[in-house]
Amino acid sequence: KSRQSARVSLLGVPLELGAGEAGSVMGPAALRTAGLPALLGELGHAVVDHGDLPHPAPVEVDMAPADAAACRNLGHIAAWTRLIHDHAYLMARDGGFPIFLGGDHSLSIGTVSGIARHCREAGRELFVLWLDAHADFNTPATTPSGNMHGMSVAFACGDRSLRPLLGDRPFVPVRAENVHLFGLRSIDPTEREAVQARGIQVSDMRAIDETGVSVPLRRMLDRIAGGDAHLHVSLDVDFIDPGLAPGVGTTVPGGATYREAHLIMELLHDSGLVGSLDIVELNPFLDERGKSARLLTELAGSLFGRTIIDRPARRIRVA
Ligand code: EXY
Ligand code: MN
Ligand code: MN
Ligand code: MN
Repeated sequence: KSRQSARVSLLGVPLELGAGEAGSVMGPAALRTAGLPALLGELGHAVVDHGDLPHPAPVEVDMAPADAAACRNLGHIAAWTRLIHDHAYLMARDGGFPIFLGGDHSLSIGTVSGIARHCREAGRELFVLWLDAHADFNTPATTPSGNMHGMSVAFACGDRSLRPLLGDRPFVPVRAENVHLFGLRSIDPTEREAVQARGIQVSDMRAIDETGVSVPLRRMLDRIAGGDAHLHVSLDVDFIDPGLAPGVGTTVPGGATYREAHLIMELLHDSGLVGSLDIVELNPFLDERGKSARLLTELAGSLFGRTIIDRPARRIRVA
């Protein structure tokens, strides 16, 4: 599959209301300026850029009052969620490879649920690789900040209190054991309990330090390969070390190195299993001369088949 060309659909999601700090509204523009659409085209893929979603008006959300009060910008995030969900669902159903250019990580509430809905209709098992310093597993009852970008995984795994975000759209949960948090190094105590209780897969930075990224990643890919599966990758800029990618509001020291991040993308490409991608949390206002946007563009290049030198395709072992 490694030399296969894809039909790629790009969608900009200029959302920042789920984050604690302004600036990620400019993320899609910075990724385009860094040349992401052009690079994918040069790699031989057919790229259609759908532009940016328009900012929707806030909606009423039928949520328990105490929960609603704990969520910052709830009405706006619900409106964005429904708009993003509808687009993600249709883009996945259309058969291309959707890439969502963020925007803060609350956008994944919409993308993952839209993709999950398509996967259920297509009879495909959905797996999610969450490349992030954080677990994003807070709920309205546990959030220390009220920032909804810290709740996306809890929503995807079926947290009931967040369900009203989706309005009347059909909700399809992702199985907790199909979600892999990769690069984790900042987790709230209540999140840690919930992540462990639910059986979410975790490769924290300690584990990655011990074995490198390829051992846990190959293990995940081996588990997926063989079935009719769709792997959604959600790449939070803070997964990468802040020295390499300073353009994000939630930096945590000790992130992935330059080569670790590329190797992940190269292995994912070789697996042929990835069907959709979020690139989130880029905050160009905090970036240094575009270096984070440029690195993310390069990483997308590796995911889409850019290689240092041609190599024989390495088969993924089917467990
Ligand atoms: N766990 C903290 C919170 O919920 O406020 C920090 C979350 C940061 C989330 C960033 C997007 O990954
Ligand atoms: Mn499909
Ligand atoms: Mn995140
Ligand atoms: Mn994060």
